[in-house]
Amino acid sequence: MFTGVYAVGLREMRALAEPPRPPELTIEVVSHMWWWEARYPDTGFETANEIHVPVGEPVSLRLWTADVIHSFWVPRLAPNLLPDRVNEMCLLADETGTFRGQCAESCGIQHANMAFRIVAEPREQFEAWLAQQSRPARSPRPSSPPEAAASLRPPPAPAATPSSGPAPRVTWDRT
Ligand SMILES: [Cu+2]
Repeated sequence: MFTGVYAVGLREMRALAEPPRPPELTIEVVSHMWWWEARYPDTGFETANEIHVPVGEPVSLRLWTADVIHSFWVPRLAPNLLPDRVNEMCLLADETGTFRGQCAESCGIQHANMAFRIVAEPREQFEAWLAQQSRPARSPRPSSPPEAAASLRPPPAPAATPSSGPAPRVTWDRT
């Protein structure tokens, strides 16, 4: 289930109703207590707490949570990751750089350490990174999409509403 499609320019930090063109790349982001798993379905590997994207290209992010509610915090856009729900957003990095992000939903004792970064780099560099990541042996996937695992979980906690909540506590900045 999609709760919305957005485009976010990291420099302008605008949420757009529609991406400028259909994303060619999809990245799955799964939140865990207390880390972020990024999967690149086209290549079959995953990373932890680091998401690489090609600069200037819309990238489709599919987000869901493996356990409790987390929030993948993006300026002016904080979709909570609700159990058993997949959120989709389109991310467009309009300049190269490393951008910090953070879970914005208090999710337990290690919540404060649940940071991630997005590395936006030129296409050639991105592809070199992809090739390098694809080389080592892959480990079994620790979780499955909510459709497959829904029956194993307790009912979700009441949903927080991002629009009426407090101002985001963490800002994105270059590191
Ligand atoms: Cu958290």
